[in-house]
Amino acid sequence: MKSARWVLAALLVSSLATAVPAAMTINLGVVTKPGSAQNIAAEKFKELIEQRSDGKIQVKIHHSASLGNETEILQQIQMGSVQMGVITDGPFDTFDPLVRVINYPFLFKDNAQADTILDGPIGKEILTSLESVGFKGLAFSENGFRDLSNNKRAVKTPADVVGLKIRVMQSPLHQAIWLALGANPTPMPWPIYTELEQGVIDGQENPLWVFEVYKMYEVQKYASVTRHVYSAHIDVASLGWWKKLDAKSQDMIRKAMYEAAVYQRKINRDGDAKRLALLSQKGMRVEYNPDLAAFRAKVADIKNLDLYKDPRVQALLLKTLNAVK
Ligand code: EAX
Repeated sequence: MKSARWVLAALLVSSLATAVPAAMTINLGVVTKPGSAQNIAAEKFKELIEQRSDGKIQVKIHHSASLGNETEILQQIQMGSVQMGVITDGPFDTFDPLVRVINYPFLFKDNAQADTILDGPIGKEILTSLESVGFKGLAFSENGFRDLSNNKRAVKTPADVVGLKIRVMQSPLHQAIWLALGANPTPMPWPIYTELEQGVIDGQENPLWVFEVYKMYEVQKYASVTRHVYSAHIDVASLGWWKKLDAKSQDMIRKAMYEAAVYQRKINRDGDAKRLALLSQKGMRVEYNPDLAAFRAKVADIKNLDLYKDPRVQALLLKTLNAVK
């Protein structure tokens, strides 16, 4: 009789234990510094999950490239020495070519469309695909639409881009885009401030928050609102680590990360008009209306490149192009 009671008590304790997450510390990597888009998503996630788990789940954010560049952070997440990351989509390109669908030039016409696609079945397919390379895809926060800056001349048409040495992310697709536009693209990991300052490169392309937070106006004279690529962050966990978590913790983490992503996208977008105004206040010469039809025409053949040849990638690209029509 006594032993039966013990069994019952033990069962009760173990069922209670699965109702609350196990105590843990999540190491989360971002390459950028506090105030940046990735950090805003990471900090919101930290706040939500620590509060909802009553402090059982703690998050330690490693920012400012303290874990290395984004490719290096992804490698550590694959290995499981880092559990989570908020990482720009570009560097995922070489891990999983399906991510190239998001960075297809001039794909989304606005933020709402980006959300519809990435929060819907297409985004889900990309997040799921990442499992084949060791990542648990949780959500998409955002970097935003990317604009061009350089130190040589005002850019209104693709002809103005010819010969410019533009730093691009470590992504064959981003390289192909700028090659098609006639520039001289140079892949480099973030950060790139010194290279811009020393004139090793003429220009770079990034969303407006980067121009503000990384003070691009100090080292770049010309800006053009090209919005040539929508850039997401992919908020990921290490798949090996994820699989060992109990269902309750997984659920809490997934929800908190998604809510943090939605929160961060809004903050990012709300600040864009102010950031654009800041550029000219800080002395940049801003081209607000570059000839986007001409830019589009120059990159129209990108979908036929080898980059998109993989049938799985080609199929998802065509499906997405169709969905955004
Ligand atoms: O998030 O490497 C890049 O250009 C990224 O957009 C940068 O890390 C800012």
